[in-house]
Amino acid sequence: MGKQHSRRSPASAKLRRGRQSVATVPVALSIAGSDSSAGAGVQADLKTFSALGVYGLTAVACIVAELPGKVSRIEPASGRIVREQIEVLAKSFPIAAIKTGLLCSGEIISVVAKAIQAIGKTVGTRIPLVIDPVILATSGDPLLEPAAIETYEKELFPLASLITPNFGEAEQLLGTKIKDRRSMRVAGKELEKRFRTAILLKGGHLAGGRAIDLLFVDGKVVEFSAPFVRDVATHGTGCTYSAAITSGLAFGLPLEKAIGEAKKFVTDSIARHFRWASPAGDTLQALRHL
Ligand code: PXL
Repeated sequence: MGKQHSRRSPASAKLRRGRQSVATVPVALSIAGSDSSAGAGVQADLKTFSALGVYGLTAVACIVAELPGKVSRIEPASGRIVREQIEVLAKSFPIAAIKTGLLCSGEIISVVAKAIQAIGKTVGTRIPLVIDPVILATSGDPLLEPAAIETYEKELFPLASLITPNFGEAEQLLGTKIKDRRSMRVAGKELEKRFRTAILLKGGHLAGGRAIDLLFVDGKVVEFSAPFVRDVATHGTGCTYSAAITSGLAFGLPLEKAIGEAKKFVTDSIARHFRWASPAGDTLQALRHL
């Protein structure tokens, strides 16, 4: 037995180990935009899924030509191809959790909502759904058609297990300003009540040296805090955070635990970021997921 074992090459041992893990690896689906600079969007989601041991699938909703800090052009995919990507995947893969990111237009949001509802009917259970309601890029460039917010509220939010707005997105959804921790609590409670689902309101650097997020769930408020990483200008932290939460849910973690683990992952990805000098003389930075 031992002798037979020692005759196997290290490569075949690796393969066998690989086969074992393939049988148990959870599958998650990201429905989001493509970021050519790979810091955000489906690229960030796939890197996050891989880093956390999840097999990631993607349905591309739109294509964004951009560099870190500058969006150059956005083109939506057709509703038909977005629907088809989701449908073929759902027929074959045991999808354990889904996230949505940049969906670009009301038409695509509507297609995605219908396709996700159809998966729920086919599998007979509700697959956890994390919605990152991407409206603006970190650079401030608009990414979502303004009229699409209504479609989000009517069609997609009712299917969510968690919605993860940052301050700017929460302000747009509510039509009010968030200035401090008190107004952050009021805003989060209002969003939870309005959309009848858990809300993770991401606070950025509101609280001085800490990056504080508040989870509003079942009428209670849970705080997640990490050191604010200074002097780093990366984009895609929101995508990475929601993909990491989705990974935790795909592993079957309870929501609070999934968020706690994801917060650590995002903070680490920012702290160990990449930097390059660009030919134009400025510095490019990107999250380091792996
Ligand atoms: O970080 C927001 C975001 C989300 N999704 C895509 C993006 C961006 C930012 O630029 O390109 C595809």
